[in-house]
Amino acid sequence: MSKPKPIYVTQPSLAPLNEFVHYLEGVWERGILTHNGPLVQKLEHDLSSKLGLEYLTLVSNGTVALQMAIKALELKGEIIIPSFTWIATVSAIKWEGCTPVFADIDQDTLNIDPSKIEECITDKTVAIMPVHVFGNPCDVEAIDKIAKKHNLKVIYDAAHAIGSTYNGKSLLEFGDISAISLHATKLFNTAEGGACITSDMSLDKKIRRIRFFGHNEDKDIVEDGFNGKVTEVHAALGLANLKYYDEVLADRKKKYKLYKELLSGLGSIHFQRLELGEPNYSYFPVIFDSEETLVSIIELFSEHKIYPRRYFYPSVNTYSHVVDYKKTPISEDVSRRILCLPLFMNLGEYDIERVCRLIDNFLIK
Ligand code: T4K
Repeated sequence: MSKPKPIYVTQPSLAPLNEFVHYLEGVWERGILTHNGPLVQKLEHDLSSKLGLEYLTLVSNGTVALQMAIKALELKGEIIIPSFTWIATVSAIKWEGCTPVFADIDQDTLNIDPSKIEECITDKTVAIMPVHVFGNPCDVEAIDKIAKKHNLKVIYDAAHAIGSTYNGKSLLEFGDISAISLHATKLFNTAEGGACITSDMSLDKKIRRIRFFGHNEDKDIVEDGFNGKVTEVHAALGLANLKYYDEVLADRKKKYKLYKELLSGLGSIHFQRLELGEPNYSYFPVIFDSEETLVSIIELFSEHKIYPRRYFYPSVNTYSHVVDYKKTPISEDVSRRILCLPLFMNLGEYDIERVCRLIDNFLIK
């Protein structure tokens, strides 16, 4: 009998190769490889139409999208973020000369707890940068109210959130700017990539100038810009993959529900609470009772060549060589006990059953 193949936390969703090559043929004919070429423009148009967005500017990755958002809003000072996130939320803020200030999360939704935001506000606070963790919508209305009351900008770190909705609208419409990631591990990918989304036309124009060294249409330098451009090759992959976007989204939801159904009987596993809007089901996180259980399960999985990931571990406020430590007990506790199980388009239902059976057998021992 052949040995089972390794199963990773995710694998990129990819269109058939010939459909990607079809777009590449045009690139070869035109000889235009970058600088806001026709495929980049088409992907921006098609993606924003698909999601019902006003202005979407593609950029080279999700980290750069966050940096460009901070730059476009000309922020200087403290930015409040949850400590349960990927390090890019922190590094983008620091690269823009701002200071991250950590707020704790809600232990069920795993998103920033709006009731913990106001206590973090000082006279240096300029913005809030909440994260839609694993695509689960933040309490955007509560956050909006706090931001308005204190005259703060809101940038959503929406790296995981393409395809999530709130009140029937794309979640990416909220805040002054939403920054998404289109990395290979995301449900819609351009290999590397990201985008800034806003409903403010002049802000979008500024983002576009920043993306291209700060040039305006006359090639005059009018902004403190940099190179955040996207190549035609990345856009070609995005256009090929976009055709399968709905299929990938529906597949994630179906598999998420299967996991939930198979694991729900186990009292000692907790799930992220999905209570607002409709998430994109892009990750399947499970929270164990202890870190010891989590580590044993990872060891057991690895004997079966199954490689889940500890997103997010450790809690980013504990990276003491990068940030000033501020205690956020819920994030620190959850990050020690949470594991994202494999979830992607080519994952078979049989594999999900196998993953769940291993957990089941371990926990009832
Ligand atoms: N904000 C938040 C909240 C984020 O989570 C992220 C990124 C960002 C901002 C910044 O966005 P980007 O600048 O990255 O666009 C991954 C991703 O690299 C990262 O994008 C993501 N968040 C983070 C949560 O996860 P790793 O190091 O855990 O994943 P990696 O690259 O080892 O991939 C995981 C598995 O996926 C591999 O074991 C195999 C499979 N894989 C991966 C790649 C890259 C493939 O099969 N093919 C591939 O090409 O970070």
